[in-house]
Amino acid sequence: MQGQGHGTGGGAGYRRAESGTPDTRPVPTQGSRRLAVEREILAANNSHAARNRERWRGQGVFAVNLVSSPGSGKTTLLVETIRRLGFVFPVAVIEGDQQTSRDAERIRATGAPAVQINTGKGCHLDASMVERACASLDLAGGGLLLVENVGNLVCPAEFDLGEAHKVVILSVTEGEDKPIKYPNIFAASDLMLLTKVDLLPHLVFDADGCLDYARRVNPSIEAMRVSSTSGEGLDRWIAWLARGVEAAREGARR
Ligand SMILES: Nc1nc2c(ncn2[C@@H]2O[C@H](COP(=O)(O)OP(=O)(O)OP(=O)(O)O)[C@@H](O)[C@H]2O)c(=O)[nH]1
Ligand SMILES: [Mg+2]
Repeated sequence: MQGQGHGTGGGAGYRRAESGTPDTRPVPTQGSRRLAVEREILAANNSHAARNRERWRGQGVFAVNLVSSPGSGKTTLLVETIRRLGFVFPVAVIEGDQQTSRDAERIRATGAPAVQINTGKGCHLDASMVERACASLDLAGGGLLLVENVGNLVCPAEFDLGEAHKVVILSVTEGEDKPIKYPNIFAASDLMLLTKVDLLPHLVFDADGCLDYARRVNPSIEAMRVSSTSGEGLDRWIAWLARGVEAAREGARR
């Protein structure tokens, strides 16, 4: 599946002087037009997201949107999660990447259905892409929908997909200061998974400091330390998912 992404996080338009030297003064008319376009894009996305949320509420689907920088361990975590869950309830996955179907193939190898969305030049998934991908998944019986967003710590923060929660994934090789350098995505997430904690003995990484930074931008963020390699913390993460599925199914029965 091919989609067109929209980065809305860029700055105002800039003039280029005839000498070739960049003139960094913003061009006000371009800037305000760009802001209007961004607002339209986000409003259209929000209405798609509301439709997704309503449909999943009726179906009893617990949808989670995993956001992170590239390579933080999202797909590895999903593979280990699905293996440990053992299909006690239906699980489906939507994979977002600019190119290739590698991640969807890794998920399908577990036996779970997966749809790959390729965003091309786009830097995030949006709610309409997810809505289209859901047409190829059987979610009518409820269960767990795991959405792996495009690896990017900026743009996915702005795009609601209709999920119950954004979960931000930060691996210990990325540096503990990421929550204060990219605050929007930590502010938009309800849970932070600190991944690859098996590597901590080999790194200079202040895990408590990282959590302090995350709480500085989002005082109510929950946090878990996990390792897909050693299995540390996976039981707690899986219990969190199972509680979400139970609540979603209960909500649909009402
Ligand atoms: N040591 C260690 N390595 C891990 C762990 N989880 C993932 N990795 C490694 O991290 C690398 C990236 O893992 P992926 O699961 O592909 O990461 P991703 O976030 O899905 O990457 P993108 O989809 O490209 O953004 C791979 O080499 C994994 O083997 C972990 O818990 N511990
Ligand atoms: Mg991946």
